[in-house]
Amino acid sequence: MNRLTLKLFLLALLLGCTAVVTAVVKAQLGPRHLPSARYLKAAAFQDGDWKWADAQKGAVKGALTFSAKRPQQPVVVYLVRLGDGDKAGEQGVYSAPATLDVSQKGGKFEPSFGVLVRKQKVKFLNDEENEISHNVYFLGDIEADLGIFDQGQSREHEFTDAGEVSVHCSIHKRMDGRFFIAPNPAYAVLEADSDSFEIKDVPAGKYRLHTWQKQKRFKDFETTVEVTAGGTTSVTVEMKR
Ligand SMILES: [Cu+2]
Repeated sequence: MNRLTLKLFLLALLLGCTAVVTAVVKAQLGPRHLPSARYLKAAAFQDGDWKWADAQKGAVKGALTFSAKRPQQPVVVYLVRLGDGDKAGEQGVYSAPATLDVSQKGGKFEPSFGVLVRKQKVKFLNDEENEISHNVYFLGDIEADLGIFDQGQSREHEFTDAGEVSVHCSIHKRMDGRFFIAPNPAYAVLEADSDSFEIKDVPAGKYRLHTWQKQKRFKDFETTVEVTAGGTTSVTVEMKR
């Protein structure tokens, strides 16, 4: 090995090491531009023994304001019930909505976006017309791998945690979907053309109101709201850059 080859070799080694270090640092920092979901991460949600159906209820209504042009994407407004010390408390026992059926025909998740609630199930059906196998795995706040399944088969998953889930297939790189799982039934989905909401039948108590955006263009908003039996609490949700 002559001197020039050695120099080139050392330079390549240095560049290689720098790339590895940069990648590791980036992986640890994570996507820093995304708003954090503090209360979601702060506690594993417990049901407790109080029943949603038996509680005295009120409503929360409000409007969203945007400091810049809003993307043509849904926003979810959801409530986290607070307990002692204003930490996420027991979310109550409620009956889960019907299972969300997701088709995989043509190598696409349909629907590819959904807002669900803890305890709700999702069922992925391999309804392909040909013999094509699919896989389903989740990344994000909830991680799981439902395995590979053939034409005519299906896989179910019950969400026990709340948060954001991106859905993928290990066989087909372009099969993507996204779900948001709310901690309890007190949530509203605002489609791209709507900026007001009303969440009805919320058991009286103290809540932290949060937003979740399918396309994260603004800082997520949060505020504390008090729900009273028979009352309506009004909130202005300010979405700022
Ligand atoms: Cu697939």
